Amino acid sequence: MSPDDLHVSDTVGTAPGQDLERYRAVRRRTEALAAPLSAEDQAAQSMPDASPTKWHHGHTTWFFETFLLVPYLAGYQLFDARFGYLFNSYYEALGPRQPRPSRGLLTRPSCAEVGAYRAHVDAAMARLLAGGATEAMRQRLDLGLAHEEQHQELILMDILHLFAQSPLEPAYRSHRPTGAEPSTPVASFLPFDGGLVEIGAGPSGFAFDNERPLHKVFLAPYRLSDRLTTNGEWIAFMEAGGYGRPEFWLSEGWARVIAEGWSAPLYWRQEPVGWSAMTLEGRRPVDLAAPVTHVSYYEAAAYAAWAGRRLPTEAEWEHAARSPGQGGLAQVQGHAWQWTASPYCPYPGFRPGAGALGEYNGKFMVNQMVLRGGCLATPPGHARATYRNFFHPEKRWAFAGVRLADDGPGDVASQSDAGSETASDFLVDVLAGLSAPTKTLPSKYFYDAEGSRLFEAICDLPEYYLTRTETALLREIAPELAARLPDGAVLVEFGSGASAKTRILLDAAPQLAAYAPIDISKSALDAATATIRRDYPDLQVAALVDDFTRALRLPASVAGARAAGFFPGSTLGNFPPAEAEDFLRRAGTLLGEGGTLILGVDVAKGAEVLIPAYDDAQGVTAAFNLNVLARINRELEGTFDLQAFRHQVIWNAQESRIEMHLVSAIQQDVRVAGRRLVFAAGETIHTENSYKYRPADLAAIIERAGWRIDRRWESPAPAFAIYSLTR
Ligand code: AVI
Repeated sequence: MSPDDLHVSDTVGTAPGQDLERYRAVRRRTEALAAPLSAEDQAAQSMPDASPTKWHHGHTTWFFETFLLVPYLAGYQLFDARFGYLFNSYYEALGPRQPRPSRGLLTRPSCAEVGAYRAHVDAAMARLLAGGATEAMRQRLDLGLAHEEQHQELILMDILHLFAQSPLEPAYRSHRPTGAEPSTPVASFLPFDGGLVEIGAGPSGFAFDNERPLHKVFLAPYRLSDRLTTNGEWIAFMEAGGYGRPEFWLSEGWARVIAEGWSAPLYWRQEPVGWSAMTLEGRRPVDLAAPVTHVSYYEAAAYAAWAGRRLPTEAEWEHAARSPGQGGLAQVQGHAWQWTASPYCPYPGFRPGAGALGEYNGKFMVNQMVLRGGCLATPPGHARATYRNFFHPEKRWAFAGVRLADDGPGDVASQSDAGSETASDFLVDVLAGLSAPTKTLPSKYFYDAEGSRLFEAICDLPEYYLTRTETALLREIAPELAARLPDGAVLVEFGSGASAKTRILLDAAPQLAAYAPIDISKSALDAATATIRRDYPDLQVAALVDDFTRALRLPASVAGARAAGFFPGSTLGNFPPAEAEDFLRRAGTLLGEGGTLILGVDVAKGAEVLIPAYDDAQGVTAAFNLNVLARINRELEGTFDLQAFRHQVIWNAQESRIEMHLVSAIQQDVRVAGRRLVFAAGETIHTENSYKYRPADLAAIIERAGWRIDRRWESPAPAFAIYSLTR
């Protein structure tokens, strides 16, 4: 029988027979968990935190003996008076005890003797419960049963740790019980309003003392990932150099990384291809879609920092889990405990109980972090939404994983002020931009899959001269450019899109060792890197999905290599001059002293050429512009009527820029993520600037950013310029 066939919570009752049956069900489950283990397995202790199975058996039995039989069963005879010393865990009020790190030295009593101890206590408990339980007794019974269930989970945690030390890497069981909820390929962040909410267990029903009292907490709007972080996502963190980049780590966490050489979750091992992990089923290939487990709080926090998110507080987690339908969250229980950003502290009004049982939880309320949920080793029905698990932040042997959180739309101002850059900023930026007196949207949000496709179509338009002229010029000067690229260098392309122009450089410069395209659009990047890899088999391709306008960094696998930059397409023109200068300065820092940057920039010219380039006869640019509204509808629960907005192009001669706008044809209300936005008839959303630089203006920016113009080439009209910059 599988231990999980015993659903203890199904048997809750108050009659004497029901109490006994509940007791027996829990005790049987503990026996069933130990059944696959040999006597040797049950006696060994793999580390001070873990205990032998035999000790768990003795200790849970001692708990009933000490807290129920001794005080309540008249004439009860201790099985062995020495066992109090062996099996007292941490109760100071009950006297001295076997030191925790030395529990594995207890070769006596044998497993059989501990079994006899269990039988003795079980028989006495049957006598006690036959007489009916008082309220006080029932409270202790409930606690004893929940306590034994906690040890059932510990048995599995500790056995896995023990078996992971064995060169034979034994399997505790042949297969994992079914019932795991699959992970969706992409996590989405579900919004919760927060407000003044109630947290904690009410006065009725069983809960541990640390779950009480029920109290009020104020929560700002927040969002939670609808599922847990997967192993595949964790590998992306590792491949991004996550375990080697102190900027993501808490100081104490980073010290652990260094001291203990962490480079992957506990139990993971790099194989010739991919990763394996030690599991209760033995060593298995890491399942990329499964939730990551066996990570410490420090790792969880570092991962969240890398992902541009944060960990939820325990109140956020509980509020979401208690929302109708668990707020749409999947994998709430039964997969991995979820680290929260909350220290394990008493709730307001918490008072530890009197006597030894008051030591159960309260005295551990320092220096530990709360975990919520429940894991694959948690007995079914044991955990609940108010349940507070806790571990020290460096511990990794629990089945602990990650559910990411983020601030909700209510924090627009503070988020944009802080300049944080995460995928969730789409919502933040949209609400901030459309709530401002002059409505704007950042042009970087044009490039979802459909926007990237439309932009490629723009590049082929007869009116859009930029791509054509730049490509022709690149072809012409390719040998001269190639001569400026160092041997063995990595070519870093900012905003690579389809990487079409890159091929001209790659063909002319076979000395390049690697190509590192950086783009905000994963779909465009995936498609481009696949064909580049196919067509340039000797070239290392290290792609990075990122917003290069803010996070200017190299993919981990080419970090440290000599790099040359490539920034074609006049994308620099989409930045205001001050940001263009800032970008060039940061690109200089990234590429280093002596670095080279090949830059393509459009040149100021007459409106008769510029306007049609952005307002083409086929309406492709109009569709590209309007797609940002469609994207808001798709991704942010927007209600834009695309027919009610018109594409508009303006040549702003004073600023030397083309402006794209979306003009509201009528007075209208639009909703985005539940927010109401009002548009007057004729009001515009300013969606893009495209600066057309006069050579002297750009030269000044380049110089201020710390670069020198090595050479400037200009195409025949309509003019487009390519620069080779050096430092
Ligand atoms: C990507 N960027 C340089 C283009 C430009 O010309 O500003 C984007 C674009 N917008 C409308 N058409 C093309």
